[in-house]
Amino acid sequence: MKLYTAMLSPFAARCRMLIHARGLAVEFVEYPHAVSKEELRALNPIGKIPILVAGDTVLPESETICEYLEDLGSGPALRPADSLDRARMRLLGRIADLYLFEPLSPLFAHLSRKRRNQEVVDAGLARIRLGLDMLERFLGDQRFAVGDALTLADCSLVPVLFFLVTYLPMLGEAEPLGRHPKTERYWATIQTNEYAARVIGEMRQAMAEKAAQARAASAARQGSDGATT
Ligand SMILES: N[C@@H](CCC(=O)N[C@@H](CS)C(=O)NCC(=O)O)C(=O)O
Repeated sequence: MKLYTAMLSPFAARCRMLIHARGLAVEFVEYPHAVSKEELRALNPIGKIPILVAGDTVLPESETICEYLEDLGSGPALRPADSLDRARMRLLGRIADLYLFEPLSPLFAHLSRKRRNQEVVDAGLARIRLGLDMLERFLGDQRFAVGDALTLADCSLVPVLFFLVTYLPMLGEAEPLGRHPKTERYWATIQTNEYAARVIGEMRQAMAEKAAQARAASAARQGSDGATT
């Protein structure tokens, strides 16, 4: 099996965390280094990461991919046995996607103060706070998001919380989880889990590489401006 992935995509990170935790033999094909947008679109008309290719089957959508990999049944299960716990696990995945990452994604265009529309940022931050209220309400109070073992809910939440604690301070929210003590405790604890730590490390490294590329591009632009003026 192959997973088309991008190291800085929280949706791809969700799948990688499950793959690491279950010890599955999946080859990672990294966008944009090893695959083009056109090739992704040929696999899936929307062209979004992640995509799993298993034999002749092409599966987009991180949640669908994770459920399929779980159904294959190899390695330790990441779905709780109890049906209510499973429902809570899926609910936390929906909260991560719809009420946390969805309002965060338009704010990336406003990270730079020069291009920031403060009204858009304030409205987005208010929506994220509501999403965090919802997470605080439904998150478990043990080490993991649901019950006392790693589940798909942790795979969904870890990348998204990493994005919130990394990017919200750049938008003026100094302590993004500060009003949500259960979530704050969860975040502090889950980072010590080896699979969470691994995807956090992958995302951090990708972020550092992207920042270095941006600095190099900016230096090159300044150099060429200097040369022409
Ligand atoms: N609902 C999708 C979302 C996937 C998604 O938005 N992926 C982003 C990366 S974070 C992407 O590929 N964006 C590229 C694009 O939109 O062209 C999932 O859960 O897999």
